[in-house]
This record gives sequence, C-alpha cells and structure tokens, in this order.
Amino acid sequence: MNDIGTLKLIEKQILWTSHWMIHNANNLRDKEDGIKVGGHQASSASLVSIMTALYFAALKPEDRVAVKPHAAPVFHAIQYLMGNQSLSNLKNFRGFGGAQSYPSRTKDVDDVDFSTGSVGLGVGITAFASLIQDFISAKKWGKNIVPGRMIALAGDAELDEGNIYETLQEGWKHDLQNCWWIIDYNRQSLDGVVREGLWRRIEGIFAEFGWDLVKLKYGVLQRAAFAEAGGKVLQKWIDECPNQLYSALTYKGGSAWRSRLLEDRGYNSAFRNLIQSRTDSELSELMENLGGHCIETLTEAFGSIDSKKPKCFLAYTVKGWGTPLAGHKDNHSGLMTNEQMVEWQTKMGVARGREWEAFATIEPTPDISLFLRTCPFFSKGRRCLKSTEIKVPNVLPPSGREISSQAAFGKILFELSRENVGLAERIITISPDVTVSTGLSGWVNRKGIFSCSSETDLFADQSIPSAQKWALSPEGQHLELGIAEMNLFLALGAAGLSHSLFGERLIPIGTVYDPFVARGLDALNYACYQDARFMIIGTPSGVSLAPEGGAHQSIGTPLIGITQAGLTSFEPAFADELAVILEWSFNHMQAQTGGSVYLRLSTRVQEQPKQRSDKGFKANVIDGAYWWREPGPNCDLIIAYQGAVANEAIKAAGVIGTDRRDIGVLAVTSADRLHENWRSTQKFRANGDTEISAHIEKLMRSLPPHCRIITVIDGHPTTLSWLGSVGGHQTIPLGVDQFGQTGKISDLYRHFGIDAASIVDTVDNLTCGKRLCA
Ligand SMILES: Cc1ncc(C[n+]2csc(CCOP(=O)(O)OP(=O)(O)O)c2C)c(N)n1
Ligand SMILES: [Mg+2]
Repeated sequence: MNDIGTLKLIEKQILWTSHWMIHNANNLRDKEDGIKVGGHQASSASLVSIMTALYFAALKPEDRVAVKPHAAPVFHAIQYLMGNQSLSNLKNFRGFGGAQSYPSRTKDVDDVDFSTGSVGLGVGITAFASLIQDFISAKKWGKNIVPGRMIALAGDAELDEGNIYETLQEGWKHDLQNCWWIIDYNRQSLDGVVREGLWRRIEGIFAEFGWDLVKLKYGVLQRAAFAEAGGKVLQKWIDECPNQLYSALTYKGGSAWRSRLLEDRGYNSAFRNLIQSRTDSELSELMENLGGHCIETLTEAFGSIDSKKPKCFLAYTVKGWGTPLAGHKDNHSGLMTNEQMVEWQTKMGVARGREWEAFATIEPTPDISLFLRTCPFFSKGRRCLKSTEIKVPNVLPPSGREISSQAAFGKILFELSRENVGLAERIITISPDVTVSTGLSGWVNRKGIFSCSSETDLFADQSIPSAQKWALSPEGQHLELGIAEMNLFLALGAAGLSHSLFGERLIPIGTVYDPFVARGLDALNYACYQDARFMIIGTPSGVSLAPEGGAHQSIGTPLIGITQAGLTSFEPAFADELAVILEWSFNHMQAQTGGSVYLRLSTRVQEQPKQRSDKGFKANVIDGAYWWREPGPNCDLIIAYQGAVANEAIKAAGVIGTDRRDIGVLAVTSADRLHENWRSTQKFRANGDTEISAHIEKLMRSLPPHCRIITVIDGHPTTLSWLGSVGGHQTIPLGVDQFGQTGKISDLYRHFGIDAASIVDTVDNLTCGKRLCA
C-alpha cells in the first residue's frame, strides 16, 4: 500500500477514536452530576484529515503546533495511536485527571506544544514563538537550534478574534517567517453558519500582510470531476453555492444533492450525465471531497512548501465530516445519539468489544507499523525540551537617598547590561511602545533592538542628539512591539516557553503601563496557564501617576497580582527591596516549581532607608512583609502599607506615634505571597500539622486582640483588608476604589485619603486612640 492509502487508514482510525472517546464520556461513563460532559465531535471531524496529513506526513520533530481547542480529541487520538496517551486517560476524557477538554501543556501527558482554549490566542502565539525562534537563532549561544515551523490550526470563526489581526500586523513588522496558519474553513461557528464570502476577506488580509495564501478548496475527486464533460458547470455551481445550502445538503446526503443539482443545472445534458453516473453515496462523497478532507491534496500542499514566508492555508472542510452530524448548523455541541453511534460503528467496521483498541478500524500490518514507527514528527521522542539553568548573579540596589521603584528598576537593569554573558545575555526585554516611559532606555541603549536585519540609528548617524540609541541588529536584546498589549503577553508567553520549545532558556522581562495589564489579561492568563516563565513590570501604577488622570491610573491590578494563578506579584517601595525581589525572581522563573512574576512599580519618589542590617530582611521581603517599625507591647494600632504610599504611611506613624508610642508599621512587599502562604498554612494545619505558622501569623503574633489595623495602598483596598482576619483584628482599609483624577500627587492622595494627613485623620476618627478618645 502506498503512503496515501496508509494515511487514509490512519485518518479513519483517528476519526473513530476521537468520536468514541467523546461518546464514552457522554453516553457510557457513569455520570453523577446529570450534566452533559461535552466534547466536540463535529469540530473534531472537521480537522481529522488535516491533522492526519500533518502529523503523519508533513511535520518534522522541530515543528510546533497549536491545535484548535475543540479538536483536542483528535490530538489525543493521534497520541494514543502512537503510544503517547493512555487508555485510562481516554476513558476519562474530560474527567478528573483525564485527557483534557482542550490541549494542555501542563495537564496533558501527551506532549502538547501549545495549550489552547481561549480561541485566537493559540493562533497568535505561534507567530510570537517564531519571532522568539529567530531571536534565539541569531545569538551566538543559540546557533544550534534547528528552526521549525510554528503552526496553528484555526477555526474559521476563530478569525473573529481581534488579537489575530494585531498579531498579523506585528508579524509583518518583524519579517515573520516559518509560520503556518491552517484555517479549518468549515463555514460554521458555534451558533451557526459564517457570513458569506469570508474567504475573500481572508485572502485580502493575509495578502496585505505579506503571507502566501494556499487555497485548498477541491479534493482530487472534485478536480477529476471538473475535468469530465459538464465538470465546469459543477465547479461553477460549487463556487456559487451559499454556505448554508452547502451545509444543509451535506447533512441531507446523496439524494438531496442530486435533486438540487439537477434542479439548478439539469438542463445541461453533460452535467446531468455527470451527476447521474454516480450513486447517491458516490455523489455525497464527491461533494464532500473538499480540499481539507483530501489526503492527496493536503499532503501535496504541505509537502511542497519550501519557502520560509508565512503561509495561510485556507482548507475547505465539512463540520462533522464522515459522521451523521455532517453539515448540520447545530452540530457544534451536537453529539451522536446511541442509535447513531451503533450504526456508525458498523459503518466504520469496528467490532463490538474492540472500540478502544488503538487499531480498531484497521489491521496493524507490518507496513502500517513500520510507517508509524518511522513517522518523522514522532521520531525524536518527548518534545518538551530541557535547558541548562542560568546562574543568577547578586543583584544590587542603586545608591541614592531618593528614588522611585521604576527608576531603581531601570538602573538595576542598566547595571546588568554591562555584562555580556550569563544572565545578561539571556534577558530579552519586550515592551509595547512604552520602552522609554517604563524605564528601559538605559538597557536598550546598551543592548540594542532585535531585528533579523541590521539597521543603524539614523538620528545618531545624522548627529541629532537623542537619549535613545535605537540601533537594530540580530544581536539586539530588546523586542520592540507595537502598542497592542495582547501581543506583549503572547510574546512573553512564547519567550517564557523557549526553554521547553527550543531547549534554550530566556529570561523575558516585559514592561507595560500598569493599567494596561488589563488590556492583555487573557493573554497573560494564557501564558501563565502554559507555565511560561517571564517577568512583567507594571509601571507606572496607581493614582501616583497623578497628572495622567483616571484613564491611566490603575486601581485593581494588585488584585490581578493576587488572583492570577502561576504569577507571583510584588509591589516593593524601596530600591533595596526591589533588588532582593529581582534576584529571587530570576531564580523563581527557572525553578521547576517556580512561575512568573509581576512587579507593580511606581514613579513616586521615595526617601530610601539606610542600609538594612537585619539578617532576616531579604527573606522577609520575599515572604511578603516585615516590620518597618516593630509594634510595642501595648500596641493598639498598626499601619500596614504596600508600595508607593510607603513614605506616607511611615510619616503618619511618626505623627500618631507621638501619642501612641507602641504603634507598628508593617511594610508589605507582596500581599500575594503573604496571602498564599497564609492559605496554604491553613491547609497544612487542617491536615494535622499543628506546629506550622504562616509568615503573617508570626509577624502578628504579639499584637494584642484590641489592636486595630489600618491598611493603605495606592490601589484597591481589598488587597490588604484581609489582614484583619489573620488574628481577628479590626481593620480599616484605605485605598482607591473610584476612578482616578488629574492633579498633583498630593491632591490625589488627599482626595483618596491615602496621604499621611488622611491616615492620621482616619486614625483619629475611627480608632479609640488618645488623640480622640482619651
Ligand atoms: C475567547 C473564546 N470565546 C468563546 C469561546 C467558545 N467557543 C468555542 S469554539 C467556538 C466557535 C468556534 O468556531 P470555529 O472557530 O469556526 O470552529 P469550528 O468548531 O467550526 O471548527 C466558540 C465561540 C472560546 N473557546 N474562546
Ligand atoms: Mg468553523
């Protein structure tokens, strides 16, 4: 048997396993909840042929694929056939610990290249992975990587997601290469049929952005029929047929096709003969023989690509292809009934009791076994690569009596840029058009901007004075992006997976105005879900960005930092804290059980403390809090602050302390770490470990029960208001919970009640201190 014949057998097997897995989860497995388990048979069927042609013929081991999320069963079926997915996981598809509903790098065992789920993001990340691949290949330490193609399998309705067009634009700016997007053009979305003529928009857009468009519209059967007498009439009919009608006739089958075709063009005798020379099943096979279901067409198209130019394959498909669901407009969430499955099982030639066999529809002949064993894509074993650890040097704070956390960050990075080896050569900075205003200029001036081709800084050539030296070169270490924050987080996601995708570790650092973290939030979540490792600096932040006004002032981002899984957040006030946090973060980003880091920084200048002599200082900063001013034995008030309001809180404590000498000041560097540690301690305790105490519990242990806690932050007060529940102390949370205003910092701090005077007033008015309640 030739390879095409073998591929068709494999295609059939994968179609079967993917559908049986979903059927089992919904119709056969015990159900407790009474709710539908789900899984997408029709969306899977639509991609079966394309994925067969890719995984078993076109792909090389170095290629990486983002699979359309709702085609996960096809992916699992492929890996099951190859022995990389277990039967128990398939039986437990969508169950606890089973094969995942949507391909997951972290939760699935079968070597997922990119997780997918939130449509559009899996498509976008392939382009950024390709840019990162270029970045690495251009470095002297990255010369050994074998460049692969970064491939996305996208649904046609997925193209409604705006991030895709942002990605196209960014890709165009960076001479994107080695990127394929294969569009499963089944002309159906979740709710119905996509708008007529979408293909024309797709062709136009991709051409505009410099992509090659490969249209896979007709299969070999159709092309052969077009060459017959009357064939041109058939082709014209197909081209003019509205999407809805094509889908409806596909669903109804051979006799419906015949009636409609003859009704429309039966007056042409050659065409009539062409139709009438076929049986009903031959006719429906012909009409469903679209390019995206024709193994010959697909393997030839994928196999003939020899340029690096980005490619968009517009593959015409049938949603539900090869099943009774084919073409029905409601098939997205549709599932075959038990009766349909029984009938379909017979049609697929699967004997009763053999449903779960890897070769249920085919005999594993020596030819097929050899074919599978020698498939290039699977030939190099596991695909999650390992890379060596990058040693982290001591990170020292800049000197100076006064500095903001943002400026300190810029200076620390500038210091690091003196080095050309070790950590410094692995850092990639990425910023969405806010490089200068987030403090990266010094670093970029030294390290240069990355581009596949070199370009000198024309302003420098022309001797025009400028603080920014923007030379572009392959050695450059800063990736300058356009404004789209989704792209920033997709790029950080791709760079943060480089160790696993390309076997070379990067230390990605992104900077963004803090409020616009929210603009890229789903991509941030997506990057974390994949366990990408990166650092995001949100700066400037809060109402401390006073004259910029409410549209640029972040309020809720500290809560994003607390609630985002896979991301540890800090909000240091002082430069020495920042240095400690950066050093820890560079290790944490590489640790097996580590993660990504979010630092919320500020342009608010703080008076810096003297050098800290306290031995526990570093550990406390990382654990999330330390006593700036230790509370005395009769303490009835503490002020807990985080971030840019440090000097205000300290000043307020000074004033209040004249009357209430035992007042304490708790410097919180990470509400996130404190809270997480407090919660996990309680879990350990619940499991019987009664000796254990959380960091915050230890810090608060000596506070008398009547002690009040004032919390203050330039951000949402919820960030710290939970502190009162640690030891049952009444808490008065201060912060910002309304849109910001323009003004001076003092105006705004006063307005929101977070300046020293307001803190003092709050204490006077709400706590029974000497000043009021004596
Ligand atoms: C961001 C996001 N919004 C909504 C969904 C829910 N959803 C899943 S698939 C889908 C429709 C997809 O249609 P298409 O891309 O054409 O894929 P097909 O199933 O037709 O292959 C929707 C709306 C999602 N997964 N992600
Ligand atoms: Mg679709």
